Amino acid sequence: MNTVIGGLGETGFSCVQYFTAQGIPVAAVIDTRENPPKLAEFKALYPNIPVYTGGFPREIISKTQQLILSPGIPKNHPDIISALPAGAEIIGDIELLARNISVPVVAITGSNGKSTVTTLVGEMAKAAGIRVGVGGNLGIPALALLAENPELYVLELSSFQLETTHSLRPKVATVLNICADHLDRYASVDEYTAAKCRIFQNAEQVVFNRQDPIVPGLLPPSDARGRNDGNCISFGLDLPLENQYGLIEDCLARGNEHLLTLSEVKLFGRHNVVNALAALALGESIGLPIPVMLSVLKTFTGLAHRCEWVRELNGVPWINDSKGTNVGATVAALQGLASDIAGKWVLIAGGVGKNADFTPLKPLVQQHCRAVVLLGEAQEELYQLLHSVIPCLRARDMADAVSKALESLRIGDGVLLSPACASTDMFQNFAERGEVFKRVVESL
Ligand code: UMA
Ligand code: ADP
Repeated sequence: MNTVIGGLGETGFSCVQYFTAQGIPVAAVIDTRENPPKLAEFKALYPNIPVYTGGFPREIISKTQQLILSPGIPKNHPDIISALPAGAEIIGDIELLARNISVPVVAITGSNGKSTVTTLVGEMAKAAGIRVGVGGNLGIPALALLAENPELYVLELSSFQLETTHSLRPKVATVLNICADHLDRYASVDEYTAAKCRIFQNAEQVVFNRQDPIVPGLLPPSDARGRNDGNCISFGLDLPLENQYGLIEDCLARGNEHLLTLSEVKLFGRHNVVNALAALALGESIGLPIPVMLSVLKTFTGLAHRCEWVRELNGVPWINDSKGTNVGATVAALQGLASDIAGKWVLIAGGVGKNADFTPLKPLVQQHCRAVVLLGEAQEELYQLLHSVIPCLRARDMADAVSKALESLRIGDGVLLSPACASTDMFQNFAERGEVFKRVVESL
């Protein structure tokens, strides 16, 4: 088989490691970038595998029988479409993993909350004494988990990864929520949703957000009613029916059973209560004991860059939500944190807009914000949308954004970095953006 690996980032490199460990030859590795991130390491470790950068050579693609595509490359890339022979297979790293494992998989997708819920379920499984592999879109490529020989996989899956996955049979699968994202890659929200929805194919059990406007419509009609017939559990912030997860007043609950008061949940923000309920429903589906899961909720403080508490300075909380890379995430952060301060939030937003429609931000910033400080490529678009309802300040860089935020504050206010945009116009990734923000804020 002539196997070619497309992309030499984290995923492509993990695929090379996987094939060579199995003794399966790799015909070539190709990447459109001149200097992909893993190039030096690859050349040092695999000097005999041909690598082509700066484009997808036609002579390589035209001989390929199996193309292992990294998530960052669309299947319909013109150089692939025009040269790949008919009948050649295009798959991704998740498909390779699925073909090689027989232990249960918890599969998690959604527009927002994936990393938080994936990590939470992983921590819950660990606390229950299970040897668990936690990764995927979260950061550790799924194939790299094989070496740990897990008894259970908890995988965060992106729409990009799901596009090239066919054989996965999750023990339980969830779509946490859907809001428009990645419209620079998909022609429509429907196309993006269809990719996410693939996670339910062959899933033994389904966990879903009964309050999401889109997700219940993705399930078979009987499941969409939220009934739990043993293979479908819903979660939401409303009162739960029998065997569902929800809230009874200020208490996490399963049906009419009170589980934990909200004050005992360490995560910050209302949207994280939804994430906690989702994790409980997923954990139940794989048989984790409820007391063990609750003990994790009492200690898990969340991941960096997701509504992360940076510091309080003169009574002002500074929050780093750099992972708020789409409109839905920033909407959730503003709604979720609204009741946490007496005053209003000064929002720092902007970056790569990914063709998003920013209008859902307008009523929220009007209601919950003192001012908005704007950064990056989307600065002008956001300014035009928002300046009629809220003072908007343009910033050159993060240091300038922080100092403009400082000037806009009143007593009781807080500052929230939640960009609603990707970071790559000004930073390597969302993590670097968050670190730069934290450094500037720490130096105040
Ligand atoms: N790229 C090219 N040419 C190529 C290959 C890639 O231009 O030939 C570009 C892509 O367009 C992309 C970047 O390079 O902008 C990285 O692409 P990649 O597929 O090489 O990425 P990896 O390093 O393998 O990382 C991927 C995920 N990245 C993407 O889906 C873009 C990581 O998710 C994931 O953690 C990793 O695999 C391990 O599974 C990151 C991400 O941003 C965090 N994901 C998106 C999101 O969460 O919104 C989906
Ligand atoms: P993902 O991996 O899907 O990007 P994360 O857990 O990293 O999700 O959270 C990313 C951002 O999305 C957070 O910073 C927060 O602003 C927002 N968010 C987190 N959970 C939810 C949720 N359940 N619903 C809506 N937005 C959320």
